[in-house]
Amino acid sequence: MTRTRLRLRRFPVSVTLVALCGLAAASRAQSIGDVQKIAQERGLTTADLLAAAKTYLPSGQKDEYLMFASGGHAGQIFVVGLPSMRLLRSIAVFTPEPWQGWGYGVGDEVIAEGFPKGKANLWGDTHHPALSETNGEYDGQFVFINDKINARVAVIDLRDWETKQIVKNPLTLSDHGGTFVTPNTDYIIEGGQYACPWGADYVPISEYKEKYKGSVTLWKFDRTRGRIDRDNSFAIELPPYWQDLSDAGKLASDGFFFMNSLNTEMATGGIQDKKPPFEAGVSKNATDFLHIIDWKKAEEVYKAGKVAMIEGFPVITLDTAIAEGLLHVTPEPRSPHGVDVAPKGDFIVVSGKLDPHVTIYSMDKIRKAIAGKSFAGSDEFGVPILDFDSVVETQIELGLGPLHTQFGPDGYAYTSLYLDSAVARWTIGGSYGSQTPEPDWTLVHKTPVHYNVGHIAAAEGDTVSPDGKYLVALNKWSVDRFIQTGPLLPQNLQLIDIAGQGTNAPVIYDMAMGVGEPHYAQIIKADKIKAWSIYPEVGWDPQAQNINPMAPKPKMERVQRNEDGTVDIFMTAIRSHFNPEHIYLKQGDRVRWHITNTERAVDATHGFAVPVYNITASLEPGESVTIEFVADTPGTFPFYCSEFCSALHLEMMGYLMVEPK
Ligand code: RUQ
Ligand code: CUA
Repeated sequence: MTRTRLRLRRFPVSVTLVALCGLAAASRAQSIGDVQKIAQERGLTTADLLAAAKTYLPSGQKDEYLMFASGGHAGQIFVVGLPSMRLLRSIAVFTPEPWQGWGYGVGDEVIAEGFPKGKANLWGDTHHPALSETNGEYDGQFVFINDKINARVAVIDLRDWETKQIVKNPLTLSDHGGTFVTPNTDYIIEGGQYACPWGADYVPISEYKEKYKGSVTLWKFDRTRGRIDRDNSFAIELPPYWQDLSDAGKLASDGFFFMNSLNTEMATGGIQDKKPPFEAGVSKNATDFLHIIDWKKAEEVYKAGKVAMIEGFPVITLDTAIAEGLLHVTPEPRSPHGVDVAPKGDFIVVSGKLDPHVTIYSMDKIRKAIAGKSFAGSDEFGVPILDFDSVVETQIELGLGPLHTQFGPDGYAYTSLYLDSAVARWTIGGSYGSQTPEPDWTLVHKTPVHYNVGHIAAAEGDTVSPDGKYLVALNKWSVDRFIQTGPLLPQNLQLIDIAGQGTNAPVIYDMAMGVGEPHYAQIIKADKIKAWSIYPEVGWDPQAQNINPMAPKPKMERVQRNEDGTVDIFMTAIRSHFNPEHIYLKQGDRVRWHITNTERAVDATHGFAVPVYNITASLEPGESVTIEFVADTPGTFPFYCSEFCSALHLEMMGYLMVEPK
């Protein structure tokens, strides 16, 4: 004890010494000559130094933007600061994550809420994050994300960056064209992908055309509760094509959303029987269909009760959708991928990965074609087809494998070119015309990226008012960009400076993403997010986003045996102890372990970890959690705080003793 105190008292002395040395170093003259010397030694060009100056953040300075990137089959969201490209946080969503204490005693019910067909599923495949919007602008309140593998949607509250809800789509097991939100976040839209029989029930693939279904689900969002409101959500049946990426209309196209599709051939594969494999059958036709859906009309139809209950969920059937005139399609170049609505909502940009052009549709022309019923027939299911020439504005040849488009504030649009490994900058015409020095609808420049870019994300680049400045290329392959990390390589997220015009759009940073495979990302101005630094009050339940009256308080710590045979443990945590420290249980006890972190200091997080019982929690200042388990294994279990919270962190522990029967 004395020795500890001694060491503690001496600590400030060494701190002072370090500070003095630092001062001495700083006072030595530094000049641009030093920079030149290092640049020469390291072989850095002026462009390299400029890139460093644009991205480097001195210690303590903060990023201007936050990028919310999906985590791919890591099942999480990753948050990166721009321009530093530092990974700031992962947010545990579909996959249990021990550091955040997600899914090991806390959050288990949220994850279980989304179990498909009642089976435990402990990962997700996140693709498309969507920040909540007000009037088509990100408002910084929530972020949503889809899980492609099991067709689920998650809600994350951006006050505490915790997942609050996971909903399982009752109709299908496959989604992709989501999540995206309507301009005021009335609905979170989840488009399906691989056609499935309703409820993914067993149906042989020979009955594909009759029994397999396409669909899109409109999840009603209740902003006050911060939850999806299942009781006011509905779906629309679509033909059994594979619906792909989607985007919501805004301003000129408000009230509509747009969904690509592939496999309008309705190919069913069968390589094992020498039938054409999916990869051939799915791209046989020269065109697929862009779905144009009037969701405001769909909402009226749903509210009028013109729905069928399928798997206990209200569905506007394909026949009703056609009869009510809320669904139209128009041809688009084969096997398209991205569809993106321009900031004013007047143009819809589609990229077909097998076509070197982007195809641009005019909302004005679409509205006229719908009103004038200028149909070029209908598809096999009776969906009216808008004549391509009557709705298309123009096509621009950009290069090989165009996938996704983002926008700048200045009449520039950006499209990723997967096969070219480049990001194309081109000019939009119409009402955007003459905002750039170049003529309208022209390819201006291609920035090479490394390699095989999928999505791109520009600062506020899919809102009604993009910021320009930065664009991130989310490259699928990194090949030779980083030190070999075994045969599994990180992805390469490249920051591109798009503040300049014309051919001035250089790559200024390479960020290795070695924890997952992000697909889409959205970039928001950092000051729009009003994140809590500590929970508002001691005893806060993050699931209720309110104080829990049952939360343990100081002086009320105890172990309570109830008449029904259950045990409640009321525990507090503060630097550097738990109270109580001795817990006696009997084998078979059903336990509710309530813990409150009573700290009010920023970053004073405590962990709570119990061996054998697979329990780990993260208790942020003010937070209270309840962990339920059955004490089925007798023994002596030293539990401890797993977060290095203080000098006496090692001593922050206790013993759980479970007496055998
Ligand atoms: S995908 S790389 Cu969004 Cu899922 Cu296009
Ligand atoms: Cu609390 Cu370590």
